[in-house]
Amino acid sequence: MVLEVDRQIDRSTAIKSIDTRIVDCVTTRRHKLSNTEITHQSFVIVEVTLADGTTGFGEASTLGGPRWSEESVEAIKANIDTYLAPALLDQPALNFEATAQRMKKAVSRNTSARAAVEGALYDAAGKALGLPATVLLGGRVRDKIEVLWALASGDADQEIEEAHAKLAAREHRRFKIKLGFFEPAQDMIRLRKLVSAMPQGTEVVVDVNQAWSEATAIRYIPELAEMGIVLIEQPLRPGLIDATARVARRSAIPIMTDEAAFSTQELVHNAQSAAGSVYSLKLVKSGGLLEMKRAAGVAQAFGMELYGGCLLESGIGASAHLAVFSTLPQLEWGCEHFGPRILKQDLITSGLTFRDFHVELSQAPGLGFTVDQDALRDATRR
Ligand code: MUC
Ligand code: MG
Repeated sequence: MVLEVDRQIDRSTAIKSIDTRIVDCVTTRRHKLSNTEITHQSFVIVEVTLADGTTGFGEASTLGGPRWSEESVEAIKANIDTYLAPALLDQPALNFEATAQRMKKAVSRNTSARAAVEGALYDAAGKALGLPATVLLGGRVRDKIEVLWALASGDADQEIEEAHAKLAAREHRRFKIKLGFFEPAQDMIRLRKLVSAMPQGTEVVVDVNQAWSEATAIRYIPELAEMGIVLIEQPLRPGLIDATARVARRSAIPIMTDEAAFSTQELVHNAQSAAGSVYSLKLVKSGGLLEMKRAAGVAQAFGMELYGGCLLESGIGASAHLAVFSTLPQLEWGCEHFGPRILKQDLITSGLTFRDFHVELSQAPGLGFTVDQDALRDATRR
């Protein structure tokens, strides 16, 4: 009897189609990182349809083409269409571990592509069962998450104005400043100006995106400490684990590991080398919701604190991250899912609520959002 019910659920939730499209969304302003700058964000949107007709959406985000990571939207779309979708057709959507294994077998790395498909499966499966995806991921331990805002135009006056507007609207009170686009000395002048224009006690994180050498980090971190910076993200290149560990040992500010740890093995290597004491969780790195949750457990086992990272996702990709973040026993640093608010037009009409410095994920079935079909159509690349 139980078996028959199981089989029926497997049949009705079998994956019938996986469709993809590339979308290009304009940002509200120029966003500068150490090695690129963007005026629009490109995503691959995945739409999964199950045998019972239920649909689900997932998203792969990139930043400046294949720059932040090696995947581009063009490659992600091609690899989902050609390799991942055929590997999953007719498989039960509810067998998340099995579908993750099938995807790993079909492609190596391709973490954004796999995560986008898995996000769509959680959305569809949750809707088919009438359950929020958070329940399928272990259940919620928090209803809202503090969300920081990144200042990255490179123009200190504009950045001060933007920060003040966010504070006044009670949207964000913690900021991340992108460094490394300019020479370090110039960045220090900009940062000092910014920090001194913030209300006393404002928490400021800096993200160097690999731009510094060990020597530069040693030279400038004392200045960052004197300014009261609370966290330094990825100061050195990913391969420089020993050098980063030496920097971390000398630094009065915790170091956060971002690009240096995509896989669990890289995370373990960084953690064992004491190259960082905080880990930024991202689907682009872990390759799926389940794997990101496991990465959180590994980081936690090494005593690292956790930070909910982003890659400027729309509401679709942000919701997939937030579903996992909602279920983590620890999330000391909150999250940075400001992506939906830096797009001129988000891709969802409901699902996420930004209020009182936090973001709240809807508990509607699946990932909880309603796709804005008009916005999706308008942003689709022809
Ligand atoms: C990164 O390196 O953290 C996230 C926020 C932002 O401004 O850049 C991204 C990527
Ligand atoms: Mg980063």
